[in-house]
Amino acid sequence: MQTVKMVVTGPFSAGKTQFIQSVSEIDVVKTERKISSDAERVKNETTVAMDFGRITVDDDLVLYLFGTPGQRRFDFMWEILSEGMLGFIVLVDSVRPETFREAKHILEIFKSYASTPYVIAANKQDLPDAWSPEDIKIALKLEKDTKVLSCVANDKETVKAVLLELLYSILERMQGDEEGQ
Ligand SMILES: Nc1nc2c(ncn2[C@@H]2O[C@H](COP(=O)(O)OP(=O)(O)O)[C@@H](O)[C@H]2O)c(=O)[nH]1
Ligand SMILES: [Mg+2]
Repeated sequence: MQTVKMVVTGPFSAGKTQFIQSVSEIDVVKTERKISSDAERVKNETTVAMDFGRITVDDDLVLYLFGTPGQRRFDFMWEILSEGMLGFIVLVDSVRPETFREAKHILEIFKSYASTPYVIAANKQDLPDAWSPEDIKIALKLEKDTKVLSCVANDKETVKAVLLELLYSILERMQGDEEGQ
C-alpha cells in the first residue's frame, strides 16, 4: 500500500476546506474557529490549524490531504504541514483578483519548502465573475508548463480531476528520478 501526502493551500476563503470535504471518505477533521472583525463579511469560520482528509484511489493507493490555514497569522503551521508532502495544490479564488498576489506569495513559499510537483486550481469557476484559468495563469505570471486547472470545490468530479493531475505529475517525477539513477 502506497500513501501519498498532498497539501492543499491558498489564500483565506479560496475553498480549501470545501475542496477536501468534497472528496474525503472520512469526516474531515476540521479545526475551525469562529472569527470576528472584518473577515466576518466573507465567512464566520476559519481553519486555524489544518483540515485533514483521505481518499482511496485503489487497493494500493491512498491520498492524504492536508489543508492549510489561509491567514498569515497561522502561517507557522505551513512548514510543519509541508513535511513529507509529495505534491501540493494552490487554490486560487477566481472571483477575488485582489487575492492573486497572496496566492502567488503562498506558491513561492511552498516551492521553497520542497521541490515537489504542484498544480494551480482556479476555484469557484461556477460563479459568473470568475477569471478563467488562462487569465489567472497570466495574472500570476506562472511558467508556461504550469498546470492551471478549472475547479469548483463543491463539485467532487472537478476536485478529483485536480487531484489526478497532481498525482500524474508526482508519478512522472518519480519515474524520471528512477531513470536518472
Ligand atoms: N460558488 C462557490 N463557492 C465556493 C467554492 N469553493 C468554496 N466556496 C465557498 O467559499 C467559502 C470559503 O470556502 P472555504 O472552504 O471555507 O475556504 P478556505 O478558507 O480556503 O478553507 C465558503 O462559503 C464556501 O462554500 C466554489 O467552487 N464555488
Ligand atoms: Mg478552511
